[in-house]
Amino acid sequence: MKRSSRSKLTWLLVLGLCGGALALLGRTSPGVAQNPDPKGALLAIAESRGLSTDDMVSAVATYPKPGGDEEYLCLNSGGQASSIVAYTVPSMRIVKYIPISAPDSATGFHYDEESRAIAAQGSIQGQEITWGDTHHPAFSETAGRYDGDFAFINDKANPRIFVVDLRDLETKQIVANPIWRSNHGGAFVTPNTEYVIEAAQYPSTVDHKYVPLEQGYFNKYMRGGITFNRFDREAGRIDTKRSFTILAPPYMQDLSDAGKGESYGYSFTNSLCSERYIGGIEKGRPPFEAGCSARDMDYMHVVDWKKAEQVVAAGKATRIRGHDVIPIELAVKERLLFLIPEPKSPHGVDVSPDGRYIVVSGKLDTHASVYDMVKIKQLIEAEDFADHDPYGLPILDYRKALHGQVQLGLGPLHTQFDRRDGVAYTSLFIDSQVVKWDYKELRVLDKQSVHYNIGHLVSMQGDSQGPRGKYLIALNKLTIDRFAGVGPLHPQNHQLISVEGDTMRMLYDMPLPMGEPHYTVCIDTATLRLEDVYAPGTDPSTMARSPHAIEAGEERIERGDSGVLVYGTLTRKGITPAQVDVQQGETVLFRLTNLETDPNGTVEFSVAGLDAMSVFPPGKTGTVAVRVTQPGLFALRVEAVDNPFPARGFGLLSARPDAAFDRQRRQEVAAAQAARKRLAASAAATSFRRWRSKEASGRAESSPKPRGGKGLSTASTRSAKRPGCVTRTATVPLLPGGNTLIASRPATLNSTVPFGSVSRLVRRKSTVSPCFTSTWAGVIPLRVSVP
Ligand code: RUQ
Repeated sequence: MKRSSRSKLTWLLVLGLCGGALALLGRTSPGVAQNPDPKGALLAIAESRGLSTDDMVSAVATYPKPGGDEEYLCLNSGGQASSIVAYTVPSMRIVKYIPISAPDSATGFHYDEESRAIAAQGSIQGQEITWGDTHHPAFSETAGRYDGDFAFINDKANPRIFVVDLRDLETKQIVANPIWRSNHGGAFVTPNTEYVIEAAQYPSTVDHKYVPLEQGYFNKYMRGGITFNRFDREAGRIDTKRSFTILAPPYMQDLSDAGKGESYGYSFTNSLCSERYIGGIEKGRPPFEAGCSARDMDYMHVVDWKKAEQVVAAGKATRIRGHDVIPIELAVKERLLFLIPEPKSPHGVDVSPDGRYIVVSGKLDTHASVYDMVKIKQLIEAEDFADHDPYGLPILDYRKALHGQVQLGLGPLHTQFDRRDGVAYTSLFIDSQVVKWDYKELRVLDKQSVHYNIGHLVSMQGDSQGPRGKYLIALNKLTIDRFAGVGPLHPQNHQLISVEGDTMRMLYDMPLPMGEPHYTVCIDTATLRLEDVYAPGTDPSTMARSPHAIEAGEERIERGDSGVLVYGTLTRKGITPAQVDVQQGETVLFRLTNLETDPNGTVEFSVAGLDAMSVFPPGKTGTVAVRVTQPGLFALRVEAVDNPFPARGFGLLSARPDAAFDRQRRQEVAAAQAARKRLAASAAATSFRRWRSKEASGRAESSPKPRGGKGLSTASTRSAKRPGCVTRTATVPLLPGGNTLIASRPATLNSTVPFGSVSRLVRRKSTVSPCFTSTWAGVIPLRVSVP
């Protein structure tokens, strides 16, 4: 249908649809009330607001119908907010924030003992991590299709994988990678969720030992690779004992995708620095961005994970920290890892729904390269290798593995698929466009401009074997002039696009005020089996009945050596028992069950002033630990969402004073305050401040300016006043796609990073001075992430 006649038709539809609503509106809105003709009123509003027919159609296409008829639920990575944001399509309304790593008092995550235990799984070698940078969510699959059971997401900054249960949309498990220092190529699932794939980005020593940052050591000891986290569907958890890692050369393995259909049993991972460049700008060498783009080609890694599984089962892997690791030599010998050249510094690698085609693109090449799995398997079978890399890994012939290339535009990044055979959508970061193209026939079909600088994109179920197409969301990184100003930290812009017709059509702009949201996956809401309330006495961390659950009438207070145990019940009216008497200094464990059974019965329980709280949806049993540090009377607050008289819902905790405890506590508090004061006034702090101002004036004279957003200048000094403290200063031009500054010092590192160049999200020209102590020796990636 031609666009003009279609819009006429839809225009009539708009009028029809809105007539009823406006008849109602006409009675209440003063502006519209003067107009007895609702259709005329609609036109008048459109005219006064300067809206076109197209705008009106888009508004109606996304209008949230009362009662709800949302087609898809999307899970979006919250970036540095370390959360998942759930929103619905087509209305683009945010419906939930799911805490993943950072404490969240809105849900009680990190506040009750059960969720604290989950959070504690995320510690890395004893180091507690209270945040994350979530990148790629994924749904569990059965036979390549979303099954509505689980979701996964990776933390790129601290290499971890999170498991979310789709019955209640809450985090259930955190798995810290035993080998890597970072990850990027996760979370991607195999077609039956056998494994959750997690590729390292920055190489590290496998044993985590320190080696000097020199090329020889780097080539010999640094490794990248891919971890296959085994998912136990019965348990609903990753089984770390059955997970394994395949080591790969330090080429900076990047995004990944699991094979399916034709490529089932294989997985694919890009790499972006086969130069193995280790930096050294302080010594006059090129910046990472240039050093990692010296060669024309990097390598796509093709893993035969079915074979890797057998190798591990046969006991041939090496155990490192209780984890099975396949070294490169073993991978070579067993023929389970292959390399295929791909245009330099690629980004996305995406497998077509039938599994036959693998699409690779990256910002340094205007083409997408489409590889053919049938050809790849033939080459592997025939051991037809063009070459071997320095580690002995077989390299397949690029031309022989290729189906073809298509010139898509500037900065192609990620690809999603449509339900129509051969149709794909790719984001163009620099052109700020979505390109619709045919990856079989190798031709461009349509382009749609977006606002602005698109990173990922998602079509409905577009990375599964059951893609729907219909809608596509452009996950844009900048929002210049799209929304009301909110200061230097802008929201990002998720734009909903209709892809049903032959041409794409923009429908909706949604501001997303998060750190740096990355990727989204969308599932048909009909596939989900969400629970409205928990079965009475459920511990959400296990989704089973809690051993501490009680019924009404079973409330009691017990005393033990370690403190006071309160078995209590909550309702929207309050807490039972309503009076708890303890001694100052005691720890009280409140084991609480919310007896409410209707969906509105969520209550928040807290103890005023003692930093103790959690949130109890109906049916939940959970434990809140309270250390009673002060004497007196404390309210046991029970706030119910639908109780207009929350003040009635309280209980009382009375704490008898304990003079000895009180004395000791006062001394501790005074000592802590004094230490803080001393630190602030210390000679070290003073000299550091002096050094800062001297260093700042020195930099103004000597530091070269970043050229055209490309250079990177650093200075390295050793502070005489702070022996052993290495200080590095860097002017970092923020390049799209990320910058990396790798420094190696098992010592205290001060880094002053004045952000200068192109970023709008990080405050321009502002200086940040993170000073941190490295708790481990080795090479630590310093990430500069560009939204
Ligand atoms: S990616 S920088 Cu998903 Cu394009 Cu992480």
